[in-house]
Amino acid sequence: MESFGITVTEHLLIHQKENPYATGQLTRLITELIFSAKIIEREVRKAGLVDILGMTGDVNIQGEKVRKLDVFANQVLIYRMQRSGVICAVSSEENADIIEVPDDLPKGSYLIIFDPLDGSTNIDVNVNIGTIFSIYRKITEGTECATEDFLRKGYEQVSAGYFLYGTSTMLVYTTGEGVHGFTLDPSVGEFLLSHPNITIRETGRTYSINESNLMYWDERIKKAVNYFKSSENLRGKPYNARYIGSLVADFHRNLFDGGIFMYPADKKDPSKPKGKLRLLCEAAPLSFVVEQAGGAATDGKQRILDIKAESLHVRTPLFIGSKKDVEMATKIMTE
Ligand code: AHM
Ligand code: MG
Repeated sequence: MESFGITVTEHLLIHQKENPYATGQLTRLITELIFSAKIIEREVRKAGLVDILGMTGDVNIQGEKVRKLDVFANQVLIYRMQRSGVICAVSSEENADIIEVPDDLPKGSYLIIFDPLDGSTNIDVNVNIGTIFSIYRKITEGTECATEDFLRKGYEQVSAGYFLYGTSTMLVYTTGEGVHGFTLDPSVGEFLLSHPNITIRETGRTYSINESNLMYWDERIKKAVNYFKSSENLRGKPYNARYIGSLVADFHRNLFDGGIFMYPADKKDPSKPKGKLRLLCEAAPLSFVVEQAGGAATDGKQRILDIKAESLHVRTPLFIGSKKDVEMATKIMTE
């Protein structure tokens, strides 16, 4: 029979059929995430039109307050997730504490962590941004979620992935059975399977790091970066430098093309001794994805997925991408 595409729901249902314990709740949650992403995508696409339409300032033409896109994305996700019926609480990069589902709404046994609009400094310059998500099962007793439900090790994730608002909008996610990519077909408003079973090259050809931080790095980091810039490496010649400044976009390029993304600890900002990226809403979900694709992720010493979060917004150095490149960087970092 002629195929008219595989939707995310169809894809999830096929996998659910293979798992006799599946209840359909995760499918429900991911369906709500997809709806949220479509709303965010619609606003992202309009971002450049805001000035032209005279919608800057405090009030837009509908008389509504204009919100910054990252604030908007956060509000959409919290609203939709709270109404999914399958979670007990959410945690967002934008909020200091967890946000519980109100008592008048149905609750469930999942919890979700997200970075609503990663790379938000790139919004105003029409460069790729994304939404990163991470899903766990609740571990405490009762119907309420506690902060400790969120302070977990990354390998306990049930699902993780991201939406990339790029030249096309994509969903890339895993439920622990490989990594699958879906592309939004705007003409029908559906994400259709475009990249089944994504795998990352063992060795890449790209290194991604904000090299302007060089003066704040310690010697081991400089040595690791120089390894990729020299010809004394697995490639036998310098890797290409590519750095967008949106983690999700840098990660996505390296996932498809091979390579390593690094955001090490540095001495730039004494309040961020472990670098800039957050463990729970950035490093852990992308590490789950990369490992499922055959790659690796460490903090320069240990596997990211083995680190237990000490607090909701704890930061971590991140070395992520092609397995052999990450192993080599980690080796140099620990020598
Ligand atoms: P954000 O979540 O507030 O956008 O911040 C995280 C972003 C990442 O997307 C990106 O990798 C990093 O910050 C870039 O940082 P820098 O400008 O220091 O290179
Ligand atoms: Mg971010």
